[in-house]
Amino acid sequence: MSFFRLFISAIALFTASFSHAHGEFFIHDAYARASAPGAPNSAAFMVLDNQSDVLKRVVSAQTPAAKRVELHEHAMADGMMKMRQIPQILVPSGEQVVLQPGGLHVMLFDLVKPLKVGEQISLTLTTADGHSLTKQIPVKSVMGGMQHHSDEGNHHHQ
Ligand SMILES: [Cu+2]
Repeated sequence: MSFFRLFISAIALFTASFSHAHGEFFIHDAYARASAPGAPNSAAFMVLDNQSDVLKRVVSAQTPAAKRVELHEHAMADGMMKMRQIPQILVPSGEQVVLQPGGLHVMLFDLVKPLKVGEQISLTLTTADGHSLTKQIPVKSVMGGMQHHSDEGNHHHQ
């Protein structure tokens, strides 16, 4: 093996271990909201933690618990807080983004069955680089402002 080939191999090895060691993207404290009686929709919340060296873009989410899943945010529209679909959630390198009631959330449409406190559902997030992250997340009761969110979810939705 020539010196040049050795050199290239060394670079390749270095690159592989480098990206492996810094490729971490985590989901913390994830949970889904228990669905109100008769409500067809719910939402999931979590902390996205990007410990990698690159910007992560969450572009989609899936769960077997709901027929349709969208990424949502709450924003002022016509003087009212409304939620709407967004194409992606950006998580800059070294930062955490919090998905919480009244803010960013993973919207669960057409629940396969009601979400009950104490159950777990599987949630998968997919990033723009093609990686997927699947977690079992608990179903929790979310009080207060969430009733509003739940009402909203029952209405027409873009
Ligand atoms: Cu929503």
